[in-house]
Amino acid sequence: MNVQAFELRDDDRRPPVDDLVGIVQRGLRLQPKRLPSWLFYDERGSQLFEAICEQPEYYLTRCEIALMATHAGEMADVLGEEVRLVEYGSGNAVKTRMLLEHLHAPVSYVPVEISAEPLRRCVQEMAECFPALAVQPHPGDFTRPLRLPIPPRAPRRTVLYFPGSTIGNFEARDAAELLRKMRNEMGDAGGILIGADLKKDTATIEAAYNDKAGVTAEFTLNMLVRLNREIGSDFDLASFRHRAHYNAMAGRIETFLVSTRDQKVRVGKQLVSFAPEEAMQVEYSCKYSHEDFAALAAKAGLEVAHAWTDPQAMFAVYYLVR
Ligand code: AVJ
Repeated sequence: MNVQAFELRDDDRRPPVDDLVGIVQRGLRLQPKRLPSWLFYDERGSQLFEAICEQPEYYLTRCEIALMATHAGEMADVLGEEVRLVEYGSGNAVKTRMLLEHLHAPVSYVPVEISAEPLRRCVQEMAECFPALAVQPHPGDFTRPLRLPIPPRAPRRTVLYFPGSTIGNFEARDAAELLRKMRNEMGDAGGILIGADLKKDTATIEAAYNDKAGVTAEFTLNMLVRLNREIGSDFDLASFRHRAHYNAMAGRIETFLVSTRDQKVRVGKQLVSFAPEEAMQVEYSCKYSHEDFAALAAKAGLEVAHAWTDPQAMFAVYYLVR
């Protein structure tokens, strides 16, 4: 099998328990209280996210897959021959497979993923689907500088693939900083193929983050389940509820865990008070117009070379170059 051997180490990014306590305590001292959204993705959280993608209201994944089904061939032509494809996250193998199927003589595929188990699954699946492709997994946090593995032969260009509108989880300044880092990693001849959710009517967007089956609510609350398990906090799950609303002015879904009563929660050695209806912010999911996205790219010294959208303009995939 053409898979570079790698150690199944514990996540680079997952901090030791002490750090995790510190991160949570710091977030709970902010006003409003705030916890980082990467805390969603423990094993259960990753499963729940996959379940979210199958909810009828969550149009993002379906639209992006439909978009790939129509345009992956054209994308592959734009990317050119002998590409090294580096994926930020190894989440949804479906889209990546659609792209790889069309790429012309790709040199290697490098999934960058923080969680060991999803990375392992991704490597196995890609190696099975593309036996001739060099799969070079990179365990770790894609927001940090990457040490890319040496490719089997010199690629013509490095393309960073960042699907799913995960860029939307970053506030404008952090998103520009991440794109700037990606610009360095792709080099002069490289590019970034990136998915972004588009602005549209509030009802459609809000429904996607408030599915009827309650999967998103469970996903949000699972962050507290995880913290209780990993740092021994005592969040009472029955006393917090999920809330996601679209801030049209800011162009983003804002997700909160809302305290349903006056309560105190133990976090490490501290007791943290929550007022009734106090909202703790856990996620932003930014939405873009084409102009918004071009402006974001420009802040990182990049321009939009190509844009693909589905017929209803729900979602976009952009190709960014220097
Ligand atoms: C994985 C970041 C793209 O923001 O839409 C889905 C995560 N959160 N439902 C998104 C998520 C709640 C998702 N991303």
